[in-house]
Amino acid sequence: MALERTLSIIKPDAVAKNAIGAIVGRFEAAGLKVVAAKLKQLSRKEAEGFYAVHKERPFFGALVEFMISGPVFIQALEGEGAIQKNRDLMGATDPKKADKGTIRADFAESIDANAVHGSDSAENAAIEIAYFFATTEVVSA
Ligand code: RTP
Ligand code: MG
Repeated sequence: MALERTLSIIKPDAVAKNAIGAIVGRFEAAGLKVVAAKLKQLSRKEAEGFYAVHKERPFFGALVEFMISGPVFIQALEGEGAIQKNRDLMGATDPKKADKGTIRADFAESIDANAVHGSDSAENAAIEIAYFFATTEVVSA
């Protein structure tokens, strides 16, 4: 498996419940390394730009409102197969369908307030990391 980087966002619902540490702990326990991180209040423009691929979907407005409802914790994670590993740790988009023990099963309330975002491909991971971090802000040990 290749060494990869992926973008993770701990969404406003999970930040509001003081779950940043618990969720980062799961990434670290699974062998993913935090190589960039920041807490940020997204502007409407930033949230719309980030989720631009979904702009024609019926849930786009609600998704943007939710993503700007409070601060988010944004990280670049690095590790072997990091993109799929993060998606596996997150669980299904709808927490009701997420496997037991996944982040969404344990921390998410609904398909809208679903605790975390994770890049879904290598191409999107590169785009999403560059969307939030300058190259000098991503550090490999
Ligand atoms: P994410 O991008 O946030 O990591 O989530 P995902 O890949 O599992 O899901 P995606 O299809 O990319 O959708 C992005 C976010 O939009 C919200 N959503 N709502 N009401 C709905 O049917 C619906 N579908 C998606 C979710 O909050 C999802 O995380
Ligand atoms: Mg997605």
